[in-house]
Amino acid sequence: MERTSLAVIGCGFFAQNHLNSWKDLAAKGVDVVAVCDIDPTKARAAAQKFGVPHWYSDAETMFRERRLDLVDIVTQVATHQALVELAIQHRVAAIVQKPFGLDIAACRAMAEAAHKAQVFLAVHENFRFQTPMRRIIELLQRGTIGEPNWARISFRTGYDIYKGQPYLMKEVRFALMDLGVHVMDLARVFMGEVAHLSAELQRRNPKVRGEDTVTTLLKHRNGGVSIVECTYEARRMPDAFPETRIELEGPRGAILLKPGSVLEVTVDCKMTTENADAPVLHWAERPWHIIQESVHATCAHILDALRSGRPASVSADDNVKTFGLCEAAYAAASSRRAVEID
Ligand code: NAD
Ligand code: 89Y
Repeated sequence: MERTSLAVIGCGFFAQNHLNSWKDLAAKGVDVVAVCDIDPTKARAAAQKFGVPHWYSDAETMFRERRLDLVDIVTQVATHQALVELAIQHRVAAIVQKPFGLDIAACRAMAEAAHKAQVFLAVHENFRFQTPMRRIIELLQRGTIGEPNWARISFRTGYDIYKGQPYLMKEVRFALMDLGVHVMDLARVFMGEVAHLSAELQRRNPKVRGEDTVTTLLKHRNGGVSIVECTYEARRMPDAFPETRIELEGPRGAILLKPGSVLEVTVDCKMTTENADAPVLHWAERPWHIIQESVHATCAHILDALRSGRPASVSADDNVKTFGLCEAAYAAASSRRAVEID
């Protein structure tokens, strides 16, 4: 079996899902040979918990000392560009968590540097790999409702995300970068590329620094329209965190993803209901299981792409397009005008 030597950089809150996923992917030939965190306590703890032979508190040293096929960067966004550049410099294929970079210029620079050096670079954009999203993609590809021409993609919660991710309170660019990248990515996947968009941003919680509520209106190149929105300030029951609600309408019917991952598919006036919930992996727990299973699926997809010598569907180039929609949404909100997407 082909073997892939992998290192994980960043051993904080979300990296635990990556480390569990890569451990499961040992069955597919993944060897996690090193972990790295500038906080040595976290690096050592991760190495112990996941049986990783080497741990580092400095990424440069790790790149020099270990022979790596792939590095998975799971640090906060401010460090992404420097760590991606380091991987490229050492000619090691890399995955970087969302949001790809601090702004579109940084994302483009990383994508271009990877091209120039011919180094594989993917972004860990996992929402399109969630079980219900994979099912929706399958239904659309089969033409079940025809080409969708209207959609609402909505992530609305009041769940206390600040407990696990306290840094989010201080982000100047907050909800669009944290959740907007996910829902915009789903809009592209379901409805195709975007021609123009308008946006409104709100800061409804005075304790956070950036916008916590995003409402956007997208016109797609095929003529379709979508409302793409996300908030951390919805006070509604049921609060289906971390589920995304989807409504898609096409000429033959509609696909609705409802709380509890209930999928309602209407074709030619006949509606069927299916359970599209993700399995709870052996290391996962509700309500995070949907996201946790999508991390595993994203890692598996990127690994396959790397090994087969093709870009991941969530390649750096692809994510530049998703990120570009978020950047356009900031521009649209501040200018109060619709922004053309080039
Ligand atoms: P975190 O702060 O808990 O963990 C980041 C870790 O990186 C910390 O332990 C920190 O010490 C370490 N670190 C920082 N700079 C480093 C460097 N130069 N070298 C090595 N280690 C370094 O943050 P988190 O919540 O785990 O988030 C990490 C990333 O994951 C963010 O980009 C976040 O947006 C993303 N995330 C994605 C999802 C998703 O569903 N895709 C969900 C949550 C978080
Ligand atoms: O940070 C967010 C993300 O990217 O997915 C879920 C999350 O952890 C909290 O909403």
